[in-house]
Amino acid sequence: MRAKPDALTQAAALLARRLDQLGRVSDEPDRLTRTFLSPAMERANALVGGWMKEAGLAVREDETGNLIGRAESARSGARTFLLGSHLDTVRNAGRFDGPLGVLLPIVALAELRRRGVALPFAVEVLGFSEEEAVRFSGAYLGSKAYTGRLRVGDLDLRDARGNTLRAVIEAHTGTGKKFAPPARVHAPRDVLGYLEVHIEQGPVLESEKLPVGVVSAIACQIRGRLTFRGKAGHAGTTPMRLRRDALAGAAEFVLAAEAFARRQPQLVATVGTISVVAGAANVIPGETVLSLDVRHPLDAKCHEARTRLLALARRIARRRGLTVRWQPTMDHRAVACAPRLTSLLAQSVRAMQGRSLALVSGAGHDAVVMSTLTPVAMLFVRCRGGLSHHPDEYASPADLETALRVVVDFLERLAKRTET
Ligand code: HGY
Ligand code: MN
Ligand code: MN
Repeated sequence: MRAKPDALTQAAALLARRLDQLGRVSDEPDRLTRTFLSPAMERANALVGGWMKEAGLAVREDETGNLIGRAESARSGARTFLLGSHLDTVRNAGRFDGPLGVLLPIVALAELRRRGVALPFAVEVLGFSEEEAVRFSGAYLGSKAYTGRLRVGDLDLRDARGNTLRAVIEAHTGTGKKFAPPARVHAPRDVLGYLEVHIEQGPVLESEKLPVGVVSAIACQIRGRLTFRGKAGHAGTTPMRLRRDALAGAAEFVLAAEAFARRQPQLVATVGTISVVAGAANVIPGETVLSLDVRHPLDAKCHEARTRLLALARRIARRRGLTVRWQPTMDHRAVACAPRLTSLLAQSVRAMQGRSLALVSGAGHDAVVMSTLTPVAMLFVRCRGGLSHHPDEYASPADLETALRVVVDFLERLAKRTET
């Protein structure tokens, strides 16, 4: 007779089912896409908010769509420990990037509640409303609002339809009140720390045959828009030698940027989107806009790469009789995870899988912004082939169970350390 699976095995299976269910809440019929304050995000918040309530959390949603589930501590004046990640997704996303870091803590807290564990600190589980910068170009809008770092200038950001961030938020709140960026929810002295559980989105844990790992640092990340301008013209009557083709110039830059990044260890540079303004098959492109994303574990190297890539763009433009303009949309320094919190997390990882590997995150996370408020730690979960930002993104139930066991153990260790 098979032994009845223990509570955490069952909890991990519940987590996997919930990730599948949430993964079907989308703004698009045939793929997973959830963007800032979209109808799918509202449905996602309702679904996840229900699971938070089942776990005994008091649930609220702030004006920018962040979902916040809070469990008070029996101890008066107790500080708060924060766990969370984002509920928005990229286009045609996988179902783990973001939601794993929101749903796992909910299941972990439900398990501690089932065991009758009274934590000596309050806990908040955070489902941030926007991390991916798909609808608006400035990432981390949710965690910026939560930490009081959303700026009035951010409210002028426009989505693809020309709606400002301010108008979208005010339509969402429906109060008729003018939206003003909120103050931070907690003062640093009231917060114990922040833990984000996230799929690795890379190949290291799989190559090391480890279910989970701890993050030592999050890479520097610079993003912006490059606009190449030439001269539109008739595709049939303009001789090649007389053209100033903005798309051909941009295309030359895309390949030159790839070649440049290949030569620089640990640097990654990506052109993820490119568009021709008023493009048509029989018109020579007069204006082309492309996105550029540059990352490196070291700030100095990341900024140097940005400078050299922009010089490359200008050289190509000059040679082709084009102009080029750079508009930065993001510049986040590299963030080191907090050593004490990370070493406590590593103790739980060792207890669950024997050894703990530390790795640098090339991906950005809400922990970047949360580090401005409090010490942060991150737990990475192995994902198949290191694949992410793709519908085939996958973390196995066994690895979800290991991650869950680590987080429950970590919260119990943190409780012991807080009580002493
Ligand atoms: O782009 C990133 O690193 C994250 O997925 N937002
Ligand atoms: Mn992502
Ligand atoms: Mn993410």
